[in-house]
Amino acid sequence: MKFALLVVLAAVATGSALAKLEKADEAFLNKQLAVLKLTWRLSSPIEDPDQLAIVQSYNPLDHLSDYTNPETVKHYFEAVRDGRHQKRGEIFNLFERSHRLQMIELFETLFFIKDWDLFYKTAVAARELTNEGQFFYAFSVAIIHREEGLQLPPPYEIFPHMFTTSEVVRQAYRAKMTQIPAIISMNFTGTIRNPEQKVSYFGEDIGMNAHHSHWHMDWPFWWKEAEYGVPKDRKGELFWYMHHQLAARFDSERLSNNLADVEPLHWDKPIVEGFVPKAQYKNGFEFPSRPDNIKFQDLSFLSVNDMKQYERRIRKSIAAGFVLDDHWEKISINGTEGVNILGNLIESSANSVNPNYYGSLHNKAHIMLSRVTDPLGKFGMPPGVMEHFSTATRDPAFFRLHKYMDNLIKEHKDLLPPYTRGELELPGVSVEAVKVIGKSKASTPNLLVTYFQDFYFDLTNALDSSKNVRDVDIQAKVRRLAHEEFEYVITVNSDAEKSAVARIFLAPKLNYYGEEVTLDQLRWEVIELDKFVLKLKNGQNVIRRSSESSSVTIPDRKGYKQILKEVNDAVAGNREYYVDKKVRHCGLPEGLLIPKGKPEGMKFKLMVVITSADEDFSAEHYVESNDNSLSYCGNLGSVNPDKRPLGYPFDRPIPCGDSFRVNNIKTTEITIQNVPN
Ligand SMILES: [Cu+2]
Repeated sequence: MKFALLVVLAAVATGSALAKLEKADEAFLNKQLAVLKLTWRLSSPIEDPDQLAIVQSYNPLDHLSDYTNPETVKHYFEAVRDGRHQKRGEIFNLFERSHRLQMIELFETLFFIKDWDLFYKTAVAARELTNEGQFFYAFSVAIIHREEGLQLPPPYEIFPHMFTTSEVVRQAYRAKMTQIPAIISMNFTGTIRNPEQKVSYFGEDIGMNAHHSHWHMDWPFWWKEAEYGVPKDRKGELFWYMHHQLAARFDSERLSNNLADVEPLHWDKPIVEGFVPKAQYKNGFEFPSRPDNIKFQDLSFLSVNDMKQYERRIRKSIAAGFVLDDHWEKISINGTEGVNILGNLIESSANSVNPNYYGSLHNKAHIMLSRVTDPLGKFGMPPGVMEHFSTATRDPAFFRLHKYMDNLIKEHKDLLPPYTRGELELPGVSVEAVKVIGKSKASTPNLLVTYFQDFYFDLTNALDSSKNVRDVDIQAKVRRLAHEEFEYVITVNSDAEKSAVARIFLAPKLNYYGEEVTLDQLRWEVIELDKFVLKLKNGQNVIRRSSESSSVTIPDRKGYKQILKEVNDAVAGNREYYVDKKVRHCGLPEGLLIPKGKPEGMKFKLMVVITSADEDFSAEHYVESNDNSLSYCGNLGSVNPDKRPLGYPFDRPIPCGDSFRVNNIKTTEITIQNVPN
């Protein structure tokens, strides 16, 4: 309800684009219950009597004419029946081609079913036979794209092994076997002797990992746009921008912990930071550990030289201002479309213009890092954390990898013409004042407060079940970054009624050496905090906007048991349940919106940029989007309403700060202080 209420309030506050909530009817509640049952204890056989009855009575192979793609359905269910696909209990790895192709078959089986009953029966039949990792991934992507507003439970409660340590799981087993409910503290995986431990709360945050895995479900690199009929607008650009923002956020966390910016990885240099996940897959295999200063190794199917070759081709194309498609035709990257083309070929996604030539730098770099300690598979080690989107950000090497990718895009952006003063100016509009105010009465203007607080999540799904051992309440407790809610108060004078866009950014005032840097040096470290459309009236406007309405973040996800209780209560008529048809699972967790401050306070520049909505924003696509996480997660299934390049106006070089000295851009200094809690 809190979320529902917040959305309603936020919709009133911004007066426009936010998704409207609808009261759930019985049909929706039953669907939501089905989703919950289909994500419960996926590593165990089906327990639910209704689903068991479906398994007994329904075989998709006997009903092929009900499907629009019977060939795929037939091939898929015959393959799992005959044991030709991954077995249950094995580790599903999206980066492994054979696993991915199997998963895509299941996804296509589910995705093309429009009728819910058929979808449900087919999903239950697949759940019984399919590898649980494959099933969860394919089912999740299918549910997200059904656009009914169905909620998936948070992934850390579906596969806790991917989000916590072996020690926590071991204690959870003990609690269950002794039948004593437990709250188990989960610590980050290093020790204070490791400087990286100081920022582990960021990369190891369960909400961060959930966001990252959901981003890659919303924008899968394997998505076949034409075949699926669902466009992935500016996917390559969004791929760059979301990861660019994570890299900038990580650097600001480092600064607040007195650590230098992360260095990009380099194929000829050692990977400086090691990583020990201290985690185990559900099937007992240990996630591989990596000591400090390991060098990249050739894999049996991919060499370090291949990677350098791909990098050289990409950089050559960036310098030349064009890429070569698979017919060796030149495609210019000198316009605003360039970043999208490059993002697609760096990832690479199915939209890459020439995957054979440019390779798949990002995906293969994930594999190189994941397998660096057992490059030839001599020891049969399973994939490392870098080979799953739900675990990758835990490893500091993730940010090295993305800094490296990010620098390639920077090389490209640095070649584009800077925005002129005329382009940045909005005549007749001036931002007179900007301040931020914490929600508590005692708060000081322009002083924001961060702190750490406990967060709990359910571990039931980590454990096997038996009729003889009942479930007891077992939760993990983890410290997570949070901040006091705050409000921006922006005073804007306008000479006429206008529709405008406000873009709010934050950047550390000083670099690691304590120097104040130029706007051009700062621009790549700028963090986006919010982006929204507003109506200006003639004269003075005082705009108040809550940090909770940010277009970057989503509220903490409801736990599995909470969603289940709410739905069951609604079915029993004891409460109302609201559906957000535009619900997004992708989005930075609300607690991570602003970087941690220093205990003594850390200075930041808060920059507000007001531009014309008529020129910059598509009203139609803004209304249909869920602006909860528009900045990182785009507009699912449709066009991104922001017509400007992502990161605008900080995406291009700023050789002279003069162009930014316009009345519609205002910079204010604020302080972020971290306090004990
Ligand atoms: Cu990613």
